[in-house]
Amino acid sequence: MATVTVYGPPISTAVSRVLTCLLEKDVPFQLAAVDMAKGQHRSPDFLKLQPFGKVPAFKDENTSLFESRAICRYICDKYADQGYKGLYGRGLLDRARIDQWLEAESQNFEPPSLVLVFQLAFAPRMGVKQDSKVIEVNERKLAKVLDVYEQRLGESRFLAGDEFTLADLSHLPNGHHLANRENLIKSRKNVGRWWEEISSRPSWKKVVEMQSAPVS
Ligand SMILES: N[C@@H](CCC(=O)N[C@@H](CS)C(=O)NCC(=O)O)C(=O)O
Repeated sequence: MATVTVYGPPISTAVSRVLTCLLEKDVPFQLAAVDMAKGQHRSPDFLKLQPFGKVPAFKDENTSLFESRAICRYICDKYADQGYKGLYGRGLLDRARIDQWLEAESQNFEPPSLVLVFQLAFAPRMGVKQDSKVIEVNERKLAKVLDVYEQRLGESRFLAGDEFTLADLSHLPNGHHLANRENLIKSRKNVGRWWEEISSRPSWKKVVEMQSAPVS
């Protein structure tokens, strides 16, 4: 099997979404470094792969793709018969439910959580001052989203049903930086139980390890 290539650092939330999916599907991959500090993601060569100048970009044989969730869907379909087979559902209705919760993740969970990830995790590392008002407003927005999740996860073990799927996986990159924040994940009984289970997947643990490995 040809090795696929993921362009971008594992510390990027969108890159880590794709890496987790590849690990769940047992797809061998190589990482191509993109030096974002040097603006390599805006270089003409990189823009041929990702025209918006963001990571990840992805190559498989003659195909190149961008947008982490679209890449994950492609990986699940192309490598349907290997690795964890339930990741993108086992039938039409499963798939519709997974897509529904993937959309909920990108449209409802991602906007406030991404602001918080920047403020809480990346701003301090970059020497950028945190803005407590922005944090407060976005925690309030995210809390409302998580109230909906709390109800859903009181009815089913995972977001799309009884099995772990791409819909759950897609929450790992941002959730990781917010898990210990009071009043968000762990303070909600069902969301907390769900978070413990999804963040214990060996695929995600491996990605967290990759994030802390020194950049070569
Ligand atoms: N929706 C895109 C988001 C990609 C994205 O925003 N990537 C960030 C890193 S997590 C990035 O490249 N930021 C650099 C920039 O915007 O200049 C995806 O899921 O692939």
